Amino acid sequence: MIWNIVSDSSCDLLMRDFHSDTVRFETVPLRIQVGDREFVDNDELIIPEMLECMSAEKGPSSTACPSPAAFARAFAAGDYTICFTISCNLSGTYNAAVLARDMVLEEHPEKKICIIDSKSTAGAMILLIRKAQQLMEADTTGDFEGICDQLRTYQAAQRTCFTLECFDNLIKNGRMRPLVGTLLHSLGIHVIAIATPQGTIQVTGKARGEAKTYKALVEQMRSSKDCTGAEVVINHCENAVGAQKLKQQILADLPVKSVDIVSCRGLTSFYAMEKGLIIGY
Ligand code: X90
Repeated sequence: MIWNIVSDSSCDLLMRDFHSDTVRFETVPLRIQVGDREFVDNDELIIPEMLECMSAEKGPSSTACPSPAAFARAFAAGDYTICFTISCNLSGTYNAAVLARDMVLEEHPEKKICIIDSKSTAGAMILLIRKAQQLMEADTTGDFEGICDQLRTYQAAQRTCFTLECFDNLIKNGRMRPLVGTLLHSLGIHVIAIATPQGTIQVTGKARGEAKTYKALVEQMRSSKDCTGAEVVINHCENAVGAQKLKQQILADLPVKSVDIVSCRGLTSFYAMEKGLIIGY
């Protein structure tokens, strides 16, 4: 009996960084189109190369969700599959996974497949993957439904906030409303935004300068939920130094359990753009 965790590539966890003796893990790639070049968001993608291509490109760029067939292949490789996707309010990925589940179950009704909409992306998905791995590895009775219920409860309590230097790709691709007034192009102003419980993007504030931005993110975290004992993942786009400073601020100000730092893969790099920081907790 094979336990199987499937995620789309926006989770930012590389397949080679997942280690388990009993649980299979696969990420299904989204695709990024920059001018006439297509980047597949797999373990081999070289992010600096994609970012360079993005800054040189004047024409339109976009992304595409995985096909149902790609998810179906990943689901067919396991017996008990739990799949996490980026918010269905931002992408067609969730719907592709749901179609794939129906396709696979039609041919293999003995398999079990559960699709969970993360209502977020990046670090929140890594935390879900880790929790799923723990529950699967500890399971002795094949309690698939019980594990799915625990993961849904965990997802509902998760929060995500983020700050980007540039919101162009999110706005141009219709994933958030254009910024207005003083938020637009004011030098040194950093916009703070969150994932709403419905999985949409909402701007909640702004801060001037780096140090104040980290403080504002910490305050955003504090006001969003009780962070006592929380596990935190910071995903950054080519900004290890900023992620490290933010981590120190979080550890100094909040009673969290841990803060891990992860590099953005392709899809999140395309939207977060250089220096972007995403915090899942
Ligand atoms: O289907 C597709 O082409 C993918 C579209 C994805 C669009 C948004 C990706 C955002 C990635 C930005 C910060 C985190 C946002 C919080 C989620 C609600 C990174």
